[in-house]
Amino acid sequence: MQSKQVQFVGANIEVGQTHKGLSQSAAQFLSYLCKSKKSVSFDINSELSVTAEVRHKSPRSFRKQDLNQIDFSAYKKLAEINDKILQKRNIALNFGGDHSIAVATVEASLRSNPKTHIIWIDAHADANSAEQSFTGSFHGMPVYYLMMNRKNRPACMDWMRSSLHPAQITYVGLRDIDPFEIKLLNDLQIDYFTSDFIRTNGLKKVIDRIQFKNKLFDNIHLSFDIDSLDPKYGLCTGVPALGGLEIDDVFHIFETVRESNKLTNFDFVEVNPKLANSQAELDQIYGLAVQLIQAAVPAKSQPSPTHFKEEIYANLSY
Ligand SMILES: [Mn+2]
Repeated sequence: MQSKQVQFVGANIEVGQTHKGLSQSAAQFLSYLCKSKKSVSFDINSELSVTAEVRHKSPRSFRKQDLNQIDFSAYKKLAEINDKILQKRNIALNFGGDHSIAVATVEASLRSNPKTHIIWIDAHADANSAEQSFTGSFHGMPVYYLMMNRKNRPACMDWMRSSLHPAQITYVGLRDIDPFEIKLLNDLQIDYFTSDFIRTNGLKKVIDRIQFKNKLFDNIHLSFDIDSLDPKYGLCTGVPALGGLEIDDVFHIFETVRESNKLTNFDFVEVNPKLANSQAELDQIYGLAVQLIQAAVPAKSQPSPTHFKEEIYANLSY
């Protein structure tokens, strides 16, 4: 059986937070792959690589009324790009960008198949409302608006057709959670495993829960925020939080996802090249990204060097 193709998407959206640079991360990652002549065991089909970005002067800090001031066209476009990939039964690899891209990518997963397990690996729950958020950063809100009933959403999100059910989420690595989010997670009985829990109890309960839920769902959407990892790994990310996951923890979870053979969508977000102390530090994180991605996606039968055509760069603006 031919393995599914992984289709790379440059999800160059950084408007969900205040640091500049995230919209260049996908392009930087691709040039790292070129430069290092990495042999990757997943396909990146350049002709299908696309980019969605926000280039406007919107405020980067929002309240509810302000959400309607944002141009959501890039999110809508990103969702449509994901639709096409999922329709072909390939795997979308959405390389961020900030985590707000998930309003588009998870929406696409849900409208492709509502029976999708969302594994959200993150230091943060990203489940604030615009009213409750301390920072007003939209990248801290996608889960809240994904779960919201369609008719209650702000007008700017009227293109979103699906609602995420709390039971289809599994959070791993949480530690920097706001009181509003803790109450929401507990009230809605959302599965979450903090990094403290994993440090104390090991990973077995997490893997067991993920395997159990993987069986209940048809598809898996893996939404991975680099800040789930401990900052000792030099993460180049905007909102690091101490006491994070070990790399091995994430490998184990990703391998569990690969073994299920149900991965359809994959966000890899919040690596900001502008926050790297050196090129070597950035290359190290991109090297880790390659290994992590390979752990989660189906292996090709014969790994081959990836060749990048000119057009991949034509599609990605720096
Ligand atoms: Mn996040």
